[in-house]
Amino acid sequence: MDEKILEFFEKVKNAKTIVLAGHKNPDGDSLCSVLALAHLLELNFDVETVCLYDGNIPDSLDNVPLRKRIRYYERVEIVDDFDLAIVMDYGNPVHIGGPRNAIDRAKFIIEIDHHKNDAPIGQLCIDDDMAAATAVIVYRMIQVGNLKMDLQTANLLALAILTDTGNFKFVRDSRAFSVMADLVDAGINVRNLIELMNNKPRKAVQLEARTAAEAEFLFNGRLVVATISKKDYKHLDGRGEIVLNLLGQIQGVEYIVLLKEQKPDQIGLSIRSRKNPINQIAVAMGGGGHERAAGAVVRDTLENVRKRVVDLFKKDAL
Ligand SMILES: [Mn+2]
Repeated sequence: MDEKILEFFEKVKNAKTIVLAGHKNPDGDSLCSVLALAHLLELNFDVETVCLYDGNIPDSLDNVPLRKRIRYYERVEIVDDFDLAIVMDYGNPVHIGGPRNAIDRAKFIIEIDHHKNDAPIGQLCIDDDMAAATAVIVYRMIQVGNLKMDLQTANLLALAILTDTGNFKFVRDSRAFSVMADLVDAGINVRNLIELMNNKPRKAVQLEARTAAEAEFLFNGRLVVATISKKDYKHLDGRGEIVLNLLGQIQGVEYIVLLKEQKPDQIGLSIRSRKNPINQIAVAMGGGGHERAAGAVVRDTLENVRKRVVDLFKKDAL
């Protein structure tokens, strides 16, 4: 990977303008890795960067450093094609959304990702699916390039790691810890960063609490199913991770399902398991994901999706 990073620096040295983007509806890693790398490049090289996003940025990420530097793709008029495009944390080209056009028009495309990707679009790919977050790869770039890193960058990288690992629950190897140790030495304050993300509208938190309180328990409490209706969906901040976490704390619960009515007849489905794999259920519903955290977007009614998922659990796991 280090050789590819050196190649990356060669490309940056020959570029004047760089566009960066992550995946649509950015999460902490996608948003903060993009901002951190853009800032690092401007700090260390003679380049101008533009950061683009599509979809919504969760309220919990409103106060991350340099948040204002990322712009909604439709509000940026691109006159000259960029010398370099950097696409990060995207996993699959369909997840890029609106910024794809600016990326495709760039003279050279580089990707930096920790997802398994069947259709990479980069002409240079700095990919590592053992990294717990894209930010872990960005930190390696700082080390290889001996780059200057300021406190804002350190804070952004730490936020990316904290969010993508669920505060270190989902690490894949030890690097996330050693990077975090270096960031602490560089001056970050973990408690303040976690506090900074406590920034949700009252309605969002109340919705999460109510959704958990009204969830339905099946199969002797081994499966819990929570639903968010269309009229409440607009108040949901992020993907509903808090509801899933809360329900997963209950004694005897093994599987957690969250159904989100995004539009009439379009249901966002999130499934979590505390032990056994459940991604086959997400696949059967037309989606996918990790062994114990998976999901899908299903075109059907809330009631039908609920029934189909419960039936799959009945057949498969319970
Ligand atoms: Mn990520």
